Amino acid sequence: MAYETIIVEIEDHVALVKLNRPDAMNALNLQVFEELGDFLSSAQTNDKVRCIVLTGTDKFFAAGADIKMMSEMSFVDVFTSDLFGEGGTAIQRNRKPMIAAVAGYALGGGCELAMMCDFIIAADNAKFGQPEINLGVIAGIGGTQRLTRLIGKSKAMDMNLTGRFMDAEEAERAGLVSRVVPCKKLMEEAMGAAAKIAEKSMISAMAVKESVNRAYETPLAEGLLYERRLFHSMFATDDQTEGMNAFLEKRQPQFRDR
Ligand code: CO8
Repeated sequence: MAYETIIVEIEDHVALVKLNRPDAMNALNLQVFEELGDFLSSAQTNDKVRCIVLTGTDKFFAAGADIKMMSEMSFVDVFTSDLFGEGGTAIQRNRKPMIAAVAGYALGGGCELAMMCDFIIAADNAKFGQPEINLGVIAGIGGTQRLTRLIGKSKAMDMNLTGRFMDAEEAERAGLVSRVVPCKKLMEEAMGAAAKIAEKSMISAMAVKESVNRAYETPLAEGLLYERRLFHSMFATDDQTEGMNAFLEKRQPQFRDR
């Protein structure tokens, strides 16, 4: 599939995916979700992709769902098309590690898309917000759910009820983002983190992702059991033997994803 709303570059086992609707501040429409979903589905079986970085420009990650598109839709249109439902599911199905590198605005669906990634690295000019209330609607793909789990009820209510923007420093303090770096260093930092992840055993990386995500879906006792069983299962892999032997032999491990 040829993409128009995203640009994909794959190098050294890292796929860099840039949102590409600059005239609308990367506002998200059905095509963006379809193309993202298509790329992520293909990435699952592409050995050249071991980690994915999703980004925008240095001024905006994405300023939300496309308001022009939505303004022309009725209840029946959004309900029957399950607006963004299918694309969102494809993003959720992605089992490879995915980092959001956010500079500038990440608003509404943009903030929600960043939260669908495994973690967010922010530039110091990043601004996060769920301003849907200003449009007479509410967040629809995670802004009241993922955001609440990430930053807690009080801040999530504040963001969703007032529609105010949170800067990068507050976002890091609140636990929405894992690191904040100067804007000029954002891509270096995100690509560096992705390169580090790409060096690991893909089996371990996928298991980490699955296990951490379980923490959101299950009670603690179930999550701990799930984690322990996954840990046990790692002992069936060559990469576990290699990783431990390499440590004991004081050398770098050569993982083979087996
Ligand atoms: N949709 C469409 N176009 C947009 C959007 C958007 N979300 N945001 C910006 N643009 C466009 C503007 O219309 C403008 O286009 P043009 O030049 O043709 O007039 C261009 O981008 C530049 O925007 P501004 O002139 O407004 O730039 P400023 O620097 O003055 O302001 C802001 C930047 C603060 C980002 C401002 O544009 C803004 O507030 N944008 C809207 C933010 C917003 O409300 N986002 C939430 C949208 S709703 C949503 O995301 C719901 C998601 C859930 C869907 C779930 C379905 C189930």
